[in-house]
Amino acid sequence: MASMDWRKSVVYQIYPKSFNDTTGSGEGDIRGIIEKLDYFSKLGVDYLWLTPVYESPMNDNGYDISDYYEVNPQFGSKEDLKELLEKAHEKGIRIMMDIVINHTSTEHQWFIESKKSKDNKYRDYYIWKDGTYDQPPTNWESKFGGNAWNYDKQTNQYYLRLFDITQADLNWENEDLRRDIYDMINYWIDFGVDGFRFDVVNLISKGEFVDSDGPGKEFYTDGPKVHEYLNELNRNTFGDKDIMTVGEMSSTTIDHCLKYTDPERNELNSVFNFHHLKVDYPGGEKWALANFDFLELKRILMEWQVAMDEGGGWNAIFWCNHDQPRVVSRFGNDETEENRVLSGKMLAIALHGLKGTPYIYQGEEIGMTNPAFKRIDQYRDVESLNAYSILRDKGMDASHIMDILATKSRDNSRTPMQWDDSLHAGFTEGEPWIEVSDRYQKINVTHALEDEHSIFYTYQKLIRLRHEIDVLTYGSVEPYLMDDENLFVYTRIHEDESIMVIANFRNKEVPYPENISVEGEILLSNYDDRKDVLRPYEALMVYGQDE
Ligand code: TEU
Repeated sequence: MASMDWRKSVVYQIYPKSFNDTTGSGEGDIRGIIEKLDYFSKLGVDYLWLTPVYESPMNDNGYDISDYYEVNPQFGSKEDLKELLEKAHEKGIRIMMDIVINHTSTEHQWFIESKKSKDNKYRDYYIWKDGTYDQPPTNWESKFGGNAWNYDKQTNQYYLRLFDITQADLNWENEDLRRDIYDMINYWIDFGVDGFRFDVVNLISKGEFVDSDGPGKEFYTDGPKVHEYLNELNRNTFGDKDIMTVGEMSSTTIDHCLKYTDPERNELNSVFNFHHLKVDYPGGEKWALANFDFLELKRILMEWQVAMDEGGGWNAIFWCNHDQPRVVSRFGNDETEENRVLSGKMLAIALHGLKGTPYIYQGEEIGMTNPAFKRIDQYRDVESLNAYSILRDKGMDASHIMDILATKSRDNSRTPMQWDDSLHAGFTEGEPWIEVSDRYQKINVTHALEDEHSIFYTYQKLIRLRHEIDVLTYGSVEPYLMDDENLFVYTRIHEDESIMVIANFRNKEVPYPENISVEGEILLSNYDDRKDVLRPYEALMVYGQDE
């Protein structure tokens, strides 16, 4: 496969359980991804990131792995995965696997052994601490609600679980554990994968086990040995290979992310940070209703763009993933078809002009929206169902909680991919594991491909431009009008090339900024013509070249 600077690549994220079902089981599978390889070629993406497809009891949809070496039969077989790799490579498309090494399922053999006795060889593969029956070792909170320690009466100790009770945190202090992890990753490298997304990998080094004034993040986020472990991981597995890596960094900092992605430090190629996706968390509270803070959104995006650029780091740039609500419903406008398409394209142009590796989450390229579920029984996500019962216990009104879930739940992005307007949007012949959004008759791939003005072709063009125009990859970043309540404006400059992006985030006309000259060739816009004002959600990408 032609070697391309990985920094020019665009990644398409697949949530296999909701992508395409070829067996009628109601859940997507790997053969369903193979079936759609021509679709990815048409879109022009370079990598496919598959969220976990390993053996798992699926309490957290695969992020609770019980066997790293086996493919979960509900998704298919290793032969299917091998065929996906071969056929994707024939089309010049690379495959990234999701690696979850902060924790395993409590059904993983290591944990089953670890639980047996305090002197079991695998005991120290996990984090066990004393506590009393009603007094856990510390007051840390799980990210899925509740205390982060789970009591086990068999050995009268607690194990740490920062996520679900069935996801036990691994003890990276244990060298044998690290060895086993590296062997596993080298197995998948030999299997032929081209990249890795590392799940919450900045949580693997825990600090002191003491009480916190807050949820306890300060004791395990970007911990004391995290860089040492990532460097060791790099040197023992993908370091010297043509493997692209990205780390999911929960609640991290720019300083740490400059270290994670500094090529001299041999840790990772790039990182996800989530600060720009908390601008609708009033007071940092996810489970609350709030409009997004546009100025804060721009401030955070540009702070990370400029700092990572000047510091030689590398960002993953994204609006959506399987943990976030749909961006067109969140930062755009999905109330009418016209505004869904206009704001969907605006958000694509606003993001894909930035510096870093763009990630497109399945359905984002056709402007899929939040499904607006009305009843709790429509939800499946462990985090959302936990939040519902915790908020009810706190006395919050059920209908208010339903309004919050409809904007914040992870299930908003986990409804089946909408391929056409047939039953279940062409996702399955069976009963879908989660309901299809009821807007699938209008919003689907078939319609999008038939309509040359659809959001799909805006993404296709943005991907082609990133491959063709160096300034989009290598250009510096210059923010403008950061206190403007309506417009997101920035330039990119590289040698004699420049790009300017102007995006109107509002559903109203806005005057062109006085001191900004929009000279040059319009590479892309979501309106076919130009007026002397910026229309609702109007966005432009303008190319300039010094004489
Ligand atoms: O997510 C990490 C993470 O922090 C999420 O909890 C996220 O912030 C939250 O869901 C947003 O509300 C990763 C995976 O992406 C997620 O799907 C897993 O549930 C989690 O790790 C545990 O593996």
